[in-house]
Amino acid sequence: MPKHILITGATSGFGLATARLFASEGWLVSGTGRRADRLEALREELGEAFLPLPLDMRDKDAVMEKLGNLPGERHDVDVLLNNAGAALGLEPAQECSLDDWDTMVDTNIKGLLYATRAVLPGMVKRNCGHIVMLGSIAGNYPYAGGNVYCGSKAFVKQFSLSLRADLLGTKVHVTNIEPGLAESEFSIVRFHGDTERAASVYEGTSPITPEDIAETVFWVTHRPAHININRVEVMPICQCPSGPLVKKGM
Ligand code: NDP
Ligand code: 8X3
Repeated sequence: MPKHILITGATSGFGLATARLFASEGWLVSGTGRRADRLEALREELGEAFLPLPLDMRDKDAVMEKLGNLPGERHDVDVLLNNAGAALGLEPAQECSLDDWDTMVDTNIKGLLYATRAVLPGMVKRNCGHIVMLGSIAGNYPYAGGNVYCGSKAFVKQFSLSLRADLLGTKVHVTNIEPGLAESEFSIVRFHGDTERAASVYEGTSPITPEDIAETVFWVTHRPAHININRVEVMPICQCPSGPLVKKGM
């Protein structure tokens, strides 16, 4: 029986690249997204291996109903990739749009919780499975304008580690992947469709590619069963962590 990965946010970026990689390795792939046309195009590209699940991760009832009752041989989920998410805006907190804040909390935190809750009971019952989160370096290092996005990814990191504690004594694996600068539609979404501003983020850099992250997902899910990769922080070589900032002359 082929293995099955369920990917939230399979219409673009990391989720799309991971869908392609796992399908090429013989896995069944199911993928969510709001853009149903892109999911249909992926179905045409990958054939029967791919099941499109058009839905908004913020819709609790739809997520619980659809992801908790996947059909036939997809009923059991071997790997859940909790990937759907977004950063919206880069303004200081006092100027941010409250709607953007709501969307980030509802997608990056609550949507991820719903998907996790939909598949976790089955994994625990079968005593196997792997939940992989797309966290971010933003959950480790704050930056100006990151406010709620950074907070949401810090939540993802701590939730992943706490899940490990809840699951101790089972063989269910949990991993938080924490990428840095990576080129996808991420910045186009962050800047509300301003493609020029988005392109300038990557100008003169060699960012992580979606395929790099797909390979990371593949690697963490193909370790020996007695191993759990808790966290993977990945940056391009042109980026590095840095310490606290100092404002002089105050
Ligand atoms: P993209 O914008 O390219 O892809 C985001 C995916 O999430 C899309 O498939 C989108 O689908 C889906 N998505 C967003 N909101 C919803 C929603 N409400 N319901 C369903 N699906 C949704 O970005 P990336 O691939 O770069 O980002 C993937 C994840 O990785 C995110 O969680 C992001 O925070 C994280 N990340 C990104 C980094 C980067 O620099 N690119 C670095 C570190 C982490 P659709 O629009 O069709 O609904
Ligand atoms: C995306 C990486 O540094 O733009 O999560 O927040 S960053």
